[in-house]
Amino acid sequence: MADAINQKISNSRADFYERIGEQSMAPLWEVMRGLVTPEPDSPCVPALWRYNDIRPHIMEAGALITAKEAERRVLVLENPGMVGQSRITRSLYAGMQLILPGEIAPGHRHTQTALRFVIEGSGAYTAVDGEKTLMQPGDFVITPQWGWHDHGNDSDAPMVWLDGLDIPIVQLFDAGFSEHYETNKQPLTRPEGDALARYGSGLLPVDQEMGAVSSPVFNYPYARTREALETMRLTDEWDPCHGLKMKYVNPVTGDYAMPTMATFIQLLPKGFEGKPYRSTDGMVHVCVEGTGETEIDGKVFAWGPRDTFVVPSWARHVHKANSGDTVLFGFSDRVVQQKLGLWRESREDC
Ligand code: 1HN
Repeated sequence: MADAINQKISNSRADFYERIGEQSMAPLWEVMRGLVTPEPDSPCVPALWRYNDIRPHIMEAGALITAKEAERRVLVLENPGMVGQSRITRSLYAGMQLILPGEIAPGHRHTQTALRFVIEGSGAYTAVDGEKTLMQPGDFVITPQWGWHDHGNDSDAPMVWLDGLDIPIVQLFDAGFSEHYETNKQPLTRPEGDALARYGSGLLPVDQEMGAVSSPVFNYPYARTREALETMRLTDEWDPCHGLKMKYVNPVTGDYAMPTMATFIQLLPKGFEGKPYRSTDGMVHVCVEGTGETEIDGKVFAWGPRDTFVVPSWARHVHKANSGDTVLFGFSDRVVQQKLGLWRESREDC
């Protein structure tokens, strides 16, 4: 009897849903639990790309297509939980870009912001808005939104860097524009190192306005960053979860270096055993020096230099450093979440 009544209700609801569907309407009560969850429920899964495993594929791509033909010769790091979506976390894109000696990647611009983190090679360049910078391993380089940029490799060895872009964020807003530069290379209007001297030396032009949303410093050289960490470790207490962790900032505003992607560098001393931590920003890490492992939601990922791994939003994780001091670079959407009042972290209940 009860079954028959339930069946009748269920049939009339199904019929109702079909009829309102014709008016482009749907019942919230059928989907609400998936929309408003008690805590983050991400399709992003923890993952590790070992450089030794992926490097042969990156080099093989080098034999299959030129940087010019591809426009950007990149192998996308696709999160295994979101195959086909060109994203490493729900909000961010990442890929490994290869540029061979003598190659150029032609000029273009787009409303997406990009970061480069140099993995292999030395002395290839990127030119951004009239200034060229030669890149070294561990350098963190910014391409601000709508800035003209082209890359080239005048060195005698391949260069590989990790690209991080805010593509899914721009997609969410349907705010993407792009265009090609009329020639392959843009003219250079300032000498190399101008931006770092002008904005990254504890000085600013006297009438500097807040203006642009990304940092005017567009290369944060690893040599300077590493030296800063080495000096700070002399007096700083190690944070139980993060070791010694710093954020990259825009010297004009003191805010994160880019409006949509927060970037970090952290030093874990030899033998560091972190405490559990989680936060709502899914984090992409690259190991620069040392070896270690990160336990993410109970699964252990062992990494070394040039390896990339991703910790999903709200995943409980613990970092350990094994042999020698370890340096990890990281990027996430924390800057956006903090602006929107969404960001949370926890050290206790995880
Ligand atoms: C792009 O412009 C670059 O300029 C790299 O190097 C990766 C991925 C998607 C869309 C544009 C670059 C990109 C990209």
